[in-house]
Amino acid sequence: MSPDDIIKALYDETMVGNAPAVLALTQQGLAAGMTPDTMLFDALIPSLEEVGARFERGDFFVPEMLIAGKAMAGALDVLRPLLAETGVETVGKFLMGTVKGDVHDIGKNLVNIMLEGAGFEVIDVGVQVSPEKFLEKIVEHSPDIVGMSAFLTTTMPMFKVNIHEMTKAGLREQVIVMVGGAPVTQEYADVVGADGYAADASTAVRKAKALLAARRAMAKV
Ligand code: B1M
Repeated sequence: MSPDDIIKALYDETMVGNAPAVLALTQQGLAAGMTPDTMLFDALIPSLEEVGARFERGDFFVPEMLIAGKAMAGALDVLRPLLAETGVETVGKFLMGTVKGDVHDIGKNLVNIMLEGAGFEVIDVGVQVSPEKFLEKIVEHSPDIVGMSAFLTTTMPMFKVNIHEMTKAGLREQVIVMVGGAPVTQEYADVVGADGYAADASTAVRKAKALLAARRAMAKV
């Protein structure tokens, strides 16, 4: 199979949630010298975007979304060590979770992989993370940055709730807060009082580094 054929097959098989085929194609692509980035950005992510578009049109339902998501997650398991393979020293501690009421985790996991690749120590607190759990984990781990993902318009308001709870607990000033997820925008991040927002995983890494550098520079003054 040529690289173009692998990309097309990865896109198609992810769309129909054929996890064994997606796994095999991912391995085949790597064996053929294709980069993890190519498979991720030219096949896997666009395929899930199309799944979402079909769900919106009523052509796909939740089970189709679920199996497509699982197929993508299987490929990510193979790509994770390669995407994270940089040997960079820890640049900071990043605590990351998907907010309460929301089970989406593929995007969060991808951001985590990229952060690890850039040298961050990532503490993943999972999905459906309640405000109480965020507080507990902040106290336990003292992260530099707290990242929150939300993928539904109905769960985005949890950002504000969580930030409010951090403020009440006296923890807000100790951490940088970043938010993201498919429906989130910079304007929304500003409204809820987050310090940073990013639309995708690689921008999230750049933003996290910039926010941390700015915080450390301020601390020196
Ligand atoms: Co759901 N779902 N889903 N779903 N799902 C979406 C999000 C949706 C947009 C589909 C659609 O209608 N087009 C829609 C939300 C609509 C809205 O609110 N505006 C939706 C819906 C409605 C639902 C349910 C309500 C469906 C139902 O039950 N009727 C339900 C909700 C369940 C719940 O959470 N309570 C539901 C369930 C599910 C599944 C469980 C079946 C499955 C999730 C599997 C899983 O994650 N383990 C699923 C899936 C797979 C999707 C789509 C198809 C794909 C999501 C995905 O993984 N994208 C999705 C459609 C879509 O997004 N186009 C959809 C790929 C991923 C790499 O991108 O998640 O955007 P993304 O992550 C990006 C950025 O957002 C950013 O970087 C990531 C990597 O580049 N980012 C950050 C993420 N977090 C960040 C944090 C940062 C910075 C950047 O800083 C901290």
